Amino acid sequence: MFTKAIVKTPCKNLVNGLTSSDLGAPDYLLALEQHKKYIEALKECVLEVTILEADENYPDSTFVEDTALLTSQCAIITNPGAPSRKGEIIEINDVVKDFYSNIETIKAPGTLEAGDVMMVGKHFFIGLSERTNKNGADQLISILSKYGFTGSFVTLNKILHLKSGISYLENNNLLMIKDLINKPEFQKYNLIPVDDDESYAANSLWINDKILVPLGFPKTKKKIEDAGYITIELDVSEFRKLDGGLSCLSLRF
Ligand code: CIR
Repeated sequence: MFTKAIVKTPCKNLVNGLTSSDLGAPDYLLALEQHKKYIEALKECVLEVTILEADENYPDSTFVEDTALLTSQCAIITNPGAPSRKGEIIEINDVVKDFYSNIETIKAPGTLEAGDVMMVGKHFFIGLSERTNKNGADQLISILSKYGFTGSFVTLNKILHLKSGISYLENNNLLMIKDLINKPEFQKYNLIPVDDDESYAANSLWINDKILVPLGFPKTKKKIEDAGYITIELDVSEFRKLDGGLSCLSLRF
């Protein structure tokens, strides 16, 4: 179970965030409204939420998930692969100190964004992507092993981060895009495939036995409910325009 979350208010400069999509620039005011509802949903999942102020220096800084991996034993501050995002870790490092005594860091030439890291019990799957390199993933595995955890790589193509395409819903259930479904490392799980026309919803988020799902993906929502979960639907259209999903908007621990 998680008890806390950290989020960061979107800044006006969000409109200049990194993107590979052709959905247009996000509407800042609508993004703010959607972010507030996201925070309400975290509270509904009984999380105590720390809300960081907006920072105009970092357009993508609302996607706070990428800056740290918060485990039950330690916090790992990442080294984002996107040059414009590297400075985001300074504030996160300071904030995390309030909650953790064991703080580790990923160092250059290693890069890692925690959107590439999926926790499954004591094991962490790490996507090798344009943002996370082998050196960063190796560093993470060696840090994790000091605290009794294990890690393994997942090679990616097409998606920004591992969790853009796959989400662990606990209870052995993996929600995933079809591109990842044949990977041998996932065959021991109960695989819930997401249809190609709803691939964005593969980034759904387990929090304390509820699942946050993005609004507008009814087939995936039904599959998740058929698997026995209560869902909370949230409109995150403005974050989607920057390749961001539900998990990207918080650190949960
Ligand atoms: C970026 O490209 O870095 C942001 N526009 C989106 C980050 C999404 N984060 C995530 O998937 N964990």
